[in-house]
Amino acid sequence: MRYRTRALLAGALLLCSTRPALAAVGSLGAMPPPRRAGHTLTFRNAQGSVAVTAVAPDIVRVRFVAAQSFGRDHSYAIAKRDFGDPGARFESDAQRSILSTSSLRVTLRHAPFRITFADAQGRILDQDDDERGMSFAGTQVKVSKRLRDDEHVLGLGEKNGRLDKRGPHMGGANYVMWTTDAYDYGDDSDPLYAAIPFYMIVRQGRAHGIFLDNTFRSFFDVGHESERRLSFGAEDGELDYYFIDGPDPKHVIERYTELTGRTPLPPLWALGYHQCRYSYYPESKVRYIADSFRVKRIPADVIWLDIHYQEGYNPFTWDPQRFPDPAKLTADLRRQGFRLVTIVDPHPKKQPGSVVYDSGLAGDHFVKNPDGSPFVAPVWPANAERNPGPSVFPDFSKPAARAWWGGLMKLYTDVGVAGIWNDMNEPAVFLDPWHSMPFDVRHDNEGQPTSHREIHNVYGQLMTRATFEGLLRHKPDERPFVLTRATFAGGQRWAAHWPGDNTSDWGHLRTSIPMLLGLGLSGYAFVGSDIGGFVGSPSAELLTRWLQLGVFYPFMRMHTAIGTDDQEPWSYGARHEEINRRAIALRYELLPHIYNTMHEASQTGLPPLRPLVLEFPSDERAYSVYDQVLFGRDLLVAPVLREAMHTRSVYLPAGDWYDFWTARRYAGGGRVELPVTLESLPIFVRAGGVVFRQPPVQHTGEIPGQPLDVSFYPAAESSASLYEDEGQGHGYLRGEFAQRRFSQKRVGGGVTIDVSAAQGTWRPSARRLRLRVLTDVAPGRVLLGGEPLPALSADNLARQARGYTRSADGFVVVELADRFDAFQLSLEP
Ligand code: MIG
Repeated sequence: MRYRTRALLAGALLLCSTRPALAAVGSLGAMPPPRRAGHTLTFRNAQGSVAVTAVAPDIVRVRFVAAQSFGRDHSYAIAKRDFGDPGARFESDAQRSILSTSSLRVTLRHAPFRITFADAQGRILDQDDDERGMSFAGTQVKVSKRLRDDEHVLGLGEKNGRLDKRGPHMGGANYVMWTTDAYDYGDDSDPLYAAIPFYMIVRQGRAHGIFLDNTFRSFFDVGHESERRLSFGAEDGELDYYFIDGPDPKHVIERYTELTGRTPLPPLWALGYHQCRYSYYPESKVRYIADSFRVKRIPADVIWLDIHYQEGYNPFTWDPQRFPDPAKLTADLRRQGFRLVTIVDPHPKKQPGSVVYDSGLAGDHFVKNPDGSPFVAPVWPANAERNPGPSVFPDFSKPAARAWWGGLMKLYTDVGVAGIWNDMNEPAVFLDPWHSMPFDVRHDNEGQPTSHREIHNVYGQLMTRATFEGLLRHKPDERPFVLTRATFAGGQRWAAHWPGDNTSDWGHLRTSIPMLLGLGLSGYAFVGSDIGGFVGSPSAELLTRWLQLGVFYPFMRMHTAIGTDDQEPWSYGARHEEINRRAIALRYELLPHIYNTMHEASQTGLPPLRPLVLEFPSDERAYSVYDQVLFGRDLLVAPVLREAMHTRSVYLPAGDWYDFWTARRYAGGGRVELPVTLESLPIFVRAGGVVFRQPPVQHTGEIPGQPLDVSFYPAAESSASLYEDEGQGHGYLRGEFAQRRFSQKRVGGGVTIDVSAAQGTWRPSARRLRLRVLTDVAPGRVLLGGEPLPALSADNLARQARGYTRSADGFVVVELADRFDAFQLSLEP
């Protein structure tokens, strides 16, 4: 593929383009004792300066420059700077300085200068490599740290390969952070679209994290150059990193996302099923797709428009033949329960007379050449079907340009577009060898102009920020929805992310899992790969398997490239249509659970899609298991990821697990072999798990009034909280939600279920609450609020005001009007 060869060539050239080491090369030698100001120790010698700051008891920041003073203290990633008094103590003698807090003891050896992070008891967590420590070469800055054999390296955002970033057989790997349009990427392509310079180390269950806050091209050498070293650094700028203490991986993610921000609670519709292709047009085709979902009773909430809705692929335009009346289209779709999302790329056409170009030029909002003229370049190949010709590019690193761009979003919100898809924002530019902007173009950089080398990695992230802020301005009562291809650390605050142009093959189905897990471990919770694969056409079986996995992608969207076969859930014959319908219906059944888990992500940063090791960090076997996932704390999902399988081997961590479909119990601590068919989607519930469901609906607008189903799986004691709200708007920030706790206790054959009164002021429309309690044997008596309930047949349960039944698979089922006050249900032996 020509395009691919070009991209690879560009990548190769970029790799050699690190600036030659004109200036000194060296590692930081001896330091005189530091000066202290506030919670910071500053060291300075002829080679450079180091500042070590206690940000919080469990967060320490290190800054290093090969200069006598630091530059502007500025970040595009950090969301929170003030963590209050870190409670730090400092001691210094001639040899070393020590910074200690309630959880950390940081030793700064003066000669040669080396840093060691230990816990409060002095157990070493992280340590500069003795020979190298911090170093510089020309403009490059770097630190080398000791890497121990039993350390697992997780995170690094969107990366290919295994869950543990040490690479195959601990052979090491080198990763680059440089946002890249990686069309048709392969197993070993690096870098890809997102740049998230964050990793976590877990050793014997004990975790800490490191975040490198530098937007230049950066690198992470994980045991590659030497198996005993992990080195990271950047081509230019400061070595500015944060050490974030655990003790467990969850705590690291919580603190990292407190520092860089969290995914806000999305609108409920955005957690439904999305249907996309490159491209649905004209309007009649879009209506046909919408009608087909409803006629075929396949649930869906969103239809997407790719670049063919525009006039010559020019953002902010509508092709008048293909889409004569967008406002009418969105209104009609809304009546069918659909929302419309449109693509908006960062490259308006250079077109004097157009509002976008003229106002951008007048406001000085475009990226510039070194001579101050606007930078102009092509984004599509000259032979594109409707090539818009040369484009200009907003400078999203300029606050006024972000506001201007946000203002333009009104052109979309005014016609009823519900969300915006930001593509090509690496940025992708059809100029060789960069396949992006030349390094010397100029960006405002929030008032301190700089070259593209410093802004490249945040260009997409800042675009999503401008888009998000604009949507919020025009529709202040709605939760913005933005999807982005390129992003940087902190971008989780503004957009969901998908890993670009994957391929319709089984390998890509499988690798989507560790890739999305890595993003989740790096603070990016709202993610999903193109279901079915973008490049090429999947077999019927592959598409079905991908949809089954996709039920648990936090963002569930089917998408495919231009010129591929039809790729809708019904495009593969009746049998597949039925199985695909069931997969999507399961997504809707589980929406109360999924929404709850996304809410947890917005509060804690913990991703919905989790590797086993996030819940079981001390289970060494779990580090090599990434063909199955946890969804939240309680669901373990092991989709079938290979062709023509009759069995699926599943690793169950220690403890009991229950088959979601049959309620059969399995003992964990090893593998089980399950027989599977095309219909199978193996799911297990953790012992003590609480699962929230509703009947499947055709779209999220049909949810009000549906009964809520709460299933309790056995454990001596467990509880879960359920968060619900209107599913849209910002009232929830003012207390308009309903949140309550569902707890169980089991003693001597009896079960007590306690449901707390709901906090918050919002209540759904009248509905039933169905409690389902899995038990080994039928109870002697069932009491609701102390009153015995009559035993009923399943049929009668829905018709009677009071009663219980026991299902064939072992659940005691009780139904009542959902009143949101506290009550108790007890099952007596
Ligand atoms: O390949 O807008 O990754 O999802 O369909 C050209 C057209 C640009 C790349 C995106 C893909 C999208 C396509 N775009």
